[in-house]
Amino acid sequence: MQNRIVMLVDFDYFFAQCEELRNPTLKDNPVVIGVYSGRTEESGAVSTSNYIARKYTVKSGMPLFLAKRKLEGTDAVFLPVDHEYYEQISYRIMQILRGYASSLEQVSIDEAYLDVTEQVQGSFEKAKDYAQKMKNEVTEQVGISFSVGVGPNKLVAKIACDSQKPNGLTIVKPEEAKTFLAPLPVDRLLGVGKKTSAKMDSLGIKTVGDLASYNVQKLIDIFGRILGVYFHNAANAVDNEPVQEQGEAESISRIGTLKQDTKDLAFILQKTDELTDDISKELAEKNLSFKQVAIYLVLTDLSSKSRSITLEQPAKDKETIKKNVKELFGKFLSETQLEVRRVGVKVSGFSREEPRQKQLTSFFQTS
Ligand code: TTP
Ligand code: CA
Repeated sequence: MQNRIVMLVDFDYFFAQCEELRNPTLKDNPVVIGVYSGRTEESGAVSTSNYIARKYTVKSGMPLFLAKRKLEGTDAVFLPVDHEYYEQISYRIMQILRGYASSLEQVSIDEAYLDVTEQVQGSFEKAKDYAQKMKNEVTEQVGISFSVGVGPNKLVAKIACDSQKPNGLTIVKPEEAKTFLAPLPVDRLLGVGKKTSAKMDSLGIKTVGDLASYNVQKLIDIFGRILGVYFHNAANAVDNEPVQEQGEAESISRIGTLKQDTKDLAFILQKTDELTDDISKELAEKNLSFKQVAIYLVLTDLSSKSRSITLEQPAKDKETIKKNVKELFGKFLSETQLEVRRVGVKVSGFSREEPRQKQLTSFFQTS
């Protein structure tokens, strides 16, 4: 196989950067984007923050009250997540990036892999200028900066990108890849979670380099054939996964008409529970987790409304959908005089559990 050149693009402090884009005066302030749970004005978690706020050790996932405390005495600005707006910006950037690659695989709202082998004729020197040109175009057209990792495969590109943020451009050539990975802790590899890294630690494997030189047969005995071979290959910077366009839907939704117009929450939830069961089957078939839950409704005056909520963590279970749908409807019904005629449920913001079994199997066969 010809040497591949793969890029991973990851937009910098994305939600916060989008907010700076529409209000540039924010740029000099700490900016925190919060997911408000709605229970009290204060409750909720940090979705992300700009790099000024990060200097005060604000982190994604942190409770908002803690972030507030850390930023006390500064002119910090706290804003709620506006997912639709970020989706629009993301879409515009992805469209530009598509023009630079033979294939583009979007992995989240702010990350995509690009296969640019042909565009740069397999040359890592050319890839550097090419990546810079891409960065410049996105800055000019959209006004958003991103970090990019360039490597011989997805695994190396991703870790290269993470190594220098924000506004990074990191190139790791094939001959440098193993040395580049070697000093990193094993849990930087996709698929090495807490349990696996604890197990590896007990075997004396702390770094990717330790894992790379560990006997592969022993790894197979301990982790099974598929994972054992995967860990061995990954640690040695071997990854043949293609950059694959995801021709898939970006959301899954169901809509239904109520038997009668109503303002009764329990009556509405009977219907939305049915819709949710259906959605949840499709999610399970596609092995997807979601980050947003939304409701849609048509009122008796035929106006339509929607409300959505972004979760703090991706989820894949039915109960999370039902709980959030209930909250959203409860809140909505308390704000309107009209009765509801049609209802819908939508989940979006998909991610997949990794490593995928299918991915690992194909990995195993091709390597
Ligand atoms: P990340 O790419 O992890 O983070 P980031 O873009 O904010 O910052 P970085 O410069 O380090 O890349 O996540 C992308 C977006 O996803 C982020 O802007 C907000 C959202 N997000 C959450 O809502 N909750 C989380 O816990 C994380 C990590 C991200
Ligand atoms: Ca990012």
